Parts: sequence; structure tokens; C-alpha cells
Amino acid sequence: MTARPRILITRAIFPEVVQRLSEHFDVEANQADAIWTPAELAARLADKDGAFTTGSQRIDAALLAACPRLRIVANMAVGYNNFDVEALTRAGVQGTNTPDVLTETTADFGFALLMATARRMAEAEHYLRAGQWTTWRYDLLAGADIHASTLGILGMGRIGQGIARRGAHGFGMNVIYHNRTRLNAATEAQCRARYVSKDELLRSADHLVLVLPYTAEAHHTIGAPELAQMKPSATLVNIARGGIVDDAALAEALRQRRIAAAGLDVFEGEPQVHPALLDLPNVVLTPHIASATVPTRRAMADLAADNLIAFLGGRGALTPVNTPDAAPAHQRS
Ligand code: 8YV
Repeated sequence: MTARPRILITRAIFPEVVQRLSEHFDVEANQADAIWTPAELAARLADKDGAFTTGSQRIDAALLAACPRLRIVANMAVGYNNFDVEALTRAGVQGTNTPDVLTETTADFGFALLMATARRMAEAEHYLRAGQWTTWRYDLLAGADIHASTLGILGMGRIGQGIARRGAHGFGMNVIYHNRTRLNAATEAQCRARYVSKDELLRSADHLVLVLPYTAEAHHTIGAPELAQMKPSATLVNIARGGIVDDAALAEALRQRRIAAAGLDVFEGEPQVHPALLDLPNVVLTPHIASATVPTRRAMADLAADNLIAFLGGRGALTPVNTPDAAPAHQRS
């Protein structure tokens, strides 16, 4: 009888998913949800064939060199900027992510954050709870309109398209977008979205939503010069990744009312949040929860598990992010 593959689950996940994986593999699970250092992660992965990761564990050349048996890392996230993809490929390790299953949920949240930001909902709730609501005022917590305004989207992948459809079809918004590659005409028509340059997007958007993947080139895509191009009445929403926005520059622009407001679900160095953002009234802050509904988190966990089961069962990954080199694992260095 051949030995069962061994896998490591790096964070606490649904017990039902741990159970399902245990039917296929010898599982070491971190159900206590300890946060391991890179050295602890490497020590636990050293004798494993597969890893279930959640997007916050860095998988790089140094780690892979310490894990000669490793053949697959399955991320429970659509973003995989925690992977050094080239290092995975060179080491002959398959990486996978969880696209599609979170698209609509994440687009819902992006739209909710846009509305909360433009209509000042967090500030309004705080005002009421603090007992400050004593009378009517003509401009009390007056915000920006969403219907019939111009929605700008930077990064027009699956989630960006979901936000565009919600804006165009649900709220009659004029949708413009910028992306590395322009969408085909049929997809643009479905989203009722018009392709523009990045400069035009910054200048014209009443609400700008960031949904691009985080790569080295995307670092500080929105910094002081870009914020200076935006309308003073504009709102900015980031549901992509921390690091795409220069948070210090954003805090300064919000403080000076260079732009009106921001809604942020992701932060540079999260779970730390730039202290200047915490002090501002015109920013809505949420703790990276855009995909967090119970059914969607379960679908993401199931898809990561399905990738491990299919790949280690010899059937190939379902949602691969790389094509690993066929180098034997012992050649890793
Ligand atoms: C995840 C996300 O919750 O899928 C992504 O890329 O940002 C979120 O849905 C997060 O990465 C942890 O899994």
C-alpha cells in the first residue's frame, strides 16, 4: 500500500473541510489558528506534499528550498501575491487560487463600501450613537450621489466587471474603466463600460473603485500625484490589496479634502492600519472582509481543497496559477 500524501493546513478553516481533506490525506491542521513565523511554517512544511494556505503566508524561494517534498500550494484566495510565482515554477511546485466562487460576493461588498463611503454611513452612525443628533440641518451629513454619477473602475477583471454591471444596470451610472488590456466589445457592452486612459479615469470618476491585482508594478498605483488629479468631490474605494494605494498620501489627501472620502477594505501592512487614517471622519474602514459571507468562504475553502485532492490524486489542478517546471523536487536549491 502506498503512503497517503501529507498536507499542512496553515490556518483554522471549516472543520467539515478539514474532515474532507482527512479522508484523502494525512493532515496537520492549525485549528488553534496560531500565526506561525516563516521558520515555523518551513519546519511544519518540510515533510509535506501539499499546503492549504489562506493568502497571508509568504511562499518564496527560501521556504521552498526547505520543503523538498512539496508539490502543491493551494491558496484560499483569488489573489496570490503571497506567492513568488517564479520561485514556485522553478521549484516544480503547483500554485492554485480560488477564482470565480467569490466574484459576485466581492462585487456586492465593493458596491456596499462605495455606497457607505459616498453616503457617509459610518460617520452618520457614529454621530447618532455619540448622541450628537439633536436637530435637523439642511446639510446634515450630506454626501455624494451614486445614481447617474460616473463610476471609474481600475482593474477590469471578473470582480471589476461585477461592480460595473451593478453600477450600470442597477444605478444608471456612467461606467468608465482602465485595465492593462481592453475588454472585448461584447464584454464592454454587457458591463456598459467605456475604456479610457488612466489619466482620464482619475480626472473623470466621481467614484473610483480599485480592483486590480497586486504586482510589483501595481505598488502605489494611487499616490499623491494621482490623488491630485481626482475631483475634490470624488470618493476612492480599495477592495484590491494594500500597497496599491500609498496610505500615508491618501490620509493626507483626505485630511486636506483633496478628495472627499475613501472606503478601504485593505491596507499597507495589514492588519496594522496607518494611524492617520484612523483619525479621519471621511474614511470607512473594514478589516479585509470583501469575500466574507458564509457560503462564499465555504466555496473558497472547498475549491482550495478540491485543488489539493485533484492534483495530489494525479488529475491536475483545477485552478492553477502557474505551470511548474518538471524538475525533480530534490534539485531544489
Ligand atoms: C481573502 C482576498 O479572504 O481572495 C482574495 O484575494 O483578498 C480575500 O477574499 C483573503 O485573501 C484571505 O483568504
